[in-house]
Amino acid sequence: MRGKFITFEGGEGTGKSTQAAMLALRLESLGLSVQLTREPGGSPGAEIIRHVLLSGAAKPLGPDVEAMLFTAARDDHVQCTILPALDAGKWVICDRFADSTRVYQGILGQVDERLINVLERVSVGDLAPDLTIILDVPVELGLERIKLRRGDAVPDRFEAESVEFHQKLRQAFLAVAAEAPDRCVVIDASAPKEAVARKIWNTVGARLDPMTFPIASETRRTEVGA
Ligand code: T5A
Repeated sequence: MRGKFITFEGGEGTGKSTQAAMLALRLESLGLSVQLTREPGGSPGAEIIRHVLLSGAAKPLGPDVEAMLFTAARDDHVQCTILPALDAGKWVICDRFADSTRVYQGILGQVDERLINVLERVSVGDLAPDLTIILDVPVELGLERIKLRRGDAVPDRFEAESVEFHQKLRQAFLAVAAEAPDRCVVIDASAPKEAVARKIWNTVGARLDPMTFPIASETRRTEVGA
């Protein structure tokens, strides 16, 4: 049976990586096979492109070219990691996916929507997430978390953008969610990590019912967490 595909989206410091990892552990505790992955990156080729994008080296080329580079990375990631994992019956949990291109390059970068649509079709085809969890926090809180984690290190290409940019980003992700309510669920991620994880688990349970997903017969369900 083909696995399920869950994506995490949202602004900087909303807790996507943290919650993606917590959800992966919870699903594995049920005996399910999980592929935890991220964008940009998630395959050897895409990780090289990630470095180019997040270093800011491609910024002078403009948002159209950045969108193409994110797409090239996504194409490699989909072909080398996501599709093989889904075909093997794994639950794929991906930290950012196509909505990020739509929001960062499309809405914020003002890349023509027709180009965004073509790029998405080329890289993603008919692969749609079964569930997209959009984590939402006030911009100041997200940036504070990132600053705390970064310490003295230099902010990356997108962390370095203005507060106004991050405000628009937040609104754009909420708009994406409003346009696709069957696929997207917005979760307030301002609470402590464990409380956010419980809300996510309830959503995944209600939407995808992992307890009933077939598992290998030798694997027993030994769920952790409350
Ligand atoms: N991008 C990406 C595009 O422009 N277009 C695209 O198509 C794609 C795919 C990726 C960048 O690329 C852009 C978007 C991004 O700017 P990245 O380094 O992968 O860069 O950055 P992000 O995806 O934004 O990930 P971050 O790590 O910055 O944020 P997360 O994943 O939302 O947050 P997380 O989990 O790492 O947590 C941040 C800190 O907060 C703490 C964590 O411990 C950590 O220290 N934290 C909490 N603290 C208190 N309470 C909670 N509930 C907490 N949850 C987490």
